[in-house]
Amino acid sequence: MPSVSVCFSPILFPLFKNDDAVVVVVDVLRATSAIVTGFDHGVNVMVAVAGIEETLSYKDKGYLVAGERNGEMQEGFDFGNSPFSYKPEVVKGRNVAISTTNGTQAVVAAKDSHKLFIGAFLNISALCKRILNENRDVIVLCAGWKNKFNLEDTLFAGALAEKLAGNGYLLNCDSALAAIELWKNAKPDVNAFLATSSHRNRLKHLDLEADIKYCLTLDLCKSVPELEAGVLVWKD
Ligand code: 3SL
Repeated sequence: MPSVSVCFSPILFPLFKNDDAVVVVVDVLRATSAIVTGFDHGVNVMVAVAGIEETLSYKDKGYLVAGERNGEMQEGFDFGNSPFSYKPEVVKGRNVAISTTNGTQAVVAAKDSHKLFIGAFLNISALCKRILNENRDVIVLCAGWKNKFNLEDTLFAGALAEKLAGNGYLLNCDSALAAIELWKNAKPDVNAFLATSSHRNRLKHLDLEADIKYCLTLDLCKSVPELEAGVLVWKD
């Protein structure tokens, strides 16, 4: 049977090297939640970019340009990193270049993986189904915060690992076991569990409570974006 591992930070990712594995990149607050929402609302393709200047260069190619640094939209961008910016009337049929503090950096770090999926609480059931079709080892790559551990991505990793274990996946990685234990404690009220967590509070101070609530919702979306030839697509 395939196994599921959890990598708590992009800086640890080289330690998890497995050329045949499916990698799930997660940045619950908010990059991967925004990406999933974008595809559900009709985005054509998305490019996850590391740097601001490179992101802005996509404007000349007709892309919308989105993202943030430290939670705040950057000059010249069309919008920031709120999933609510990805309104169908804005993004339907459009290509989007996105650059964020952590989420897109994690996508770039894992871009050479056999397969890379974008995960969020918003698409967790659709993602799980898609992973089961692959029947391969899974590495959940938590974007964290500037290479540090964060709680919300770990909870997502635990939720996904629990679902996969329920389908026979092996849990031979202590970080997956730890993530599942945290998830078991958090799942009755994830928002309350995260009350004192660092990024939740960072976003709260930016008056982004509605974003937090939305990003912690299970299964609102059905898209499972994946990386193909360097570009995120959703193969419906
Ligand atoms: O770090 C990231 O990639 C972002 O998701 C951070 S924020 O929630 O937009 O501030």
